[in-house]
Amino acid sequence: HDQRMQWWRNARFGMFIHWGDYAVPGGVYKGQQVGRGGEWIMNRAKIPVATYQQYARQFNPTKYDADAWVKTAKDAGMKYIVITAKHHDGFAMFKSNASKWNIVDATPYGKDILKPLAAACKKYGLKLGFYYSQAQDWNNPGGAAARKIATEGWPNPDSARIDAYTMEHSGHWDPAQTTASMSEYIDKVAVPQVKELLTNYGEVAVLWWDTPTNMTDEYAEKLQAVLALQPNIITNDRLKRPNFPGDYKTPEQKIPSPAELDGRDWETCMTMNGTWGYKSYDHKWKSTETLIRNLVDIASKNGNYLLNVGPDATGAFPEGSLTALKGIGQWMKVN
Ligand code: JFZ
Repeated sequence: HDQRMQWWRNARFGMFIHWGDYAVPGGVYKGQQVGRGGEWIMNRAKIPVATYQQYARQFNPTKYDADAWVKTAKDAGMKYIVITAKHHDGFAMFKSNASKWNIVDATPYGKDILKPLAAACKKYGLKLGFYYSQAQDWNNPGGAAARKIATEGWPNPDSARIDAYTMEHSGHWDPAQTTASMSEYIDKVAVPQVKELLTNYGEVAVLWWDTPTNMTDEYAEKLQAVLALQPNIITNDRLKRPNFPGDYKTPEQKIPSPAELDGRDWETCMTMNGTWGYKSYDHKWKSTETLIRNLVDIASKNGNYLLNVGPDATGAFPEGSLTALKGIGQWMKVN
């Protein structure tokens, strides 16, 4: 464990990237702004599966430049990148044989975005990790759905009907979501996709699990077993709770007080504005000074800072993120 954790303990600063099909609506559905994280839009607005999948037809990130992304991270002093290989909307940002709901098969772009990112990380000497939503998956049948009501964050005209249905169907709002069991989803989608991720991209430094909705020990063990494909990989603590502590804790959006530190390794992930996934109208950027203070505070307590960027649907980093990252890089040079 100590040996696998060594690079991570020295890293202190990494880039989180939340990028997926949700960048197309960018936080807007039926002309209305949907509350909370842009990556949750399908769930918050209870968008039907077939409607949501139409966004992929407009997902054509021709400005995507993995080399520039990694260089931007490196220039800001970041030592690793964790990207959403698949978020809760189930959209694989890589070529997958386990589901057609992936960037190669479902978009006009037609290219795997992880391949060039892995190459660029290798070139610039940054470690690469994959975020994989192992439990929640709102498009691949059988995936879990957190039971959030439709009205939360969005005045959905169909909310009364949808909420009743959702409460009765463990969080789902579209019958298409329940045409397989979770056990089938784990065996036919999650396990094969994690195998693909740990086989096709060279060294994978981190597997970043998230929101273990309805996870069982059995599902968790099946996924955990796949990690053997990457002997040096480390994982966070969100595969399943309890019993699967992973290699480090993940307090979210907040820096623990000294009293809250218990000697376990930890990483705080944080947004630069108010969303993980791109929202066209969120311009509430934290100041560069705040971000630098956070980094110093975290590093002084022996934690890591995983700072998020939510690229838009063309493949560009929002201006606010670029400005902050440049500012942090300047500060790094003199300190
Ligand atoms: C999850 C995701 O649902 C979200 O979209 C984003 O990817 C984020 C990084 O992770 O959200 C969480 C997960 C855990 C907590 C809060 C939000 N938590 O432990 O407080």
